[in-house]
Amino acid sequence: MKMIALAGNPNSGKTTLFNWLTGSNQSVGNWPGVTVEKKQGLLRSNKQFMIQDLPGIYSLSPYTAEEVVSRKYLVEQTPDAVVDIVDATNIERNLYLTLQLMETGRPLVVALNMIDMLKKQQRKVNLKKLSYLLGVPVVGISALKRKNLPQLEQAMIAETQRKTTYSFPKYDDRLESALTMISQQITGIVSTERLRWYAIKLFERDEQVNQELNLTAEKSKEIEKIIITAEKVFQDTSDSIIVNARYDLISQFVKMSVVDETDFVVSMS
Ligand code: BGO
Repeated sequence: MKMIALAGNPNSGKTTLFNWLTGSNQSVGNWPGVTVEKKQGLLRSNKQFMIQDLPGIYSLSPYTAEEVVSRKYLVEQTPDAVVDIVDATNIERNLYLTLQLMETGRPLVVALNMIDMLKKQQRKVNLKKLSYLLGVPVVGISALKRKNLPQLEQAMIAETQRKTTYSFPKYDDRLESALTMISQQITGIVSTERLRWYAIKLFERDEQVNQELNLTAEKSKEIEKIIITAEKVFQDTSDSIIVNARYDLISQFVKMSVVDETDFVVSMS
């Protein structure tokens, strides 16, 4: 049985999509140790796939129970593919989670939902370009209007068969060199596909990852030196360096792939 996880911001249309994908084949419980709802169900059109709904989240930081459940599942249970439901009417904010999902190293498909709403917003998204920029498949869908859902199913099934890992979107060169140095410190300690996730989390001084990896004092000291140097270079704290790097990249991607038609309306008044 292959596992496909559904992730996305609250209100991105995750429940609507989950219900369509699984029909009545659903079971509902709680994630272990927390009162966060856990829903899963067999894919209606192909029962060899289990769809695991993850709680609606904005980030994979370790602050809320929903975020902790989601990141633990993504990193420890390693689903065969992840479908990231992105609200096309709120693309900048939603892509913040997309970049973090990519960092976990799992095969990913972006389901750009609510494309029926884009016309009203007078916006157009160039799906091919967005997919090229992110380096992952992007399928434009409307979960509510049942548009392109079979295409999404095909794309997510194809991702479960992916053999190669992604090249991650690259941040600022100075940040990338700090992440490379941290990766070198943990090579052999974590698997290759998760090097980027752990390097970023260590750079953010993520307490949970620090505890989990239980690095030697010497390695922790080396990593802290790398972080402090980066903080001096950027004149900023490490966690906000990462936040800004993600938003800078998103803003470039959106500029290159989203056309706001209201920009071309000439006022006659
Ligand atoms: C209400 N297009 C449009 N236009 N709307 C969509 C789409 C889409 O493709 N997909 C989902 N929605 P959830 P989470 C609602 O409930 O699946 C709508 O949190 C309302 N409810 O119908 O619940 C969907 O699981 C009253 O809208 O998302 C839902 O991720 C007035 O997006 C909302 C208007 O979907 C969230 C909408 C009482």
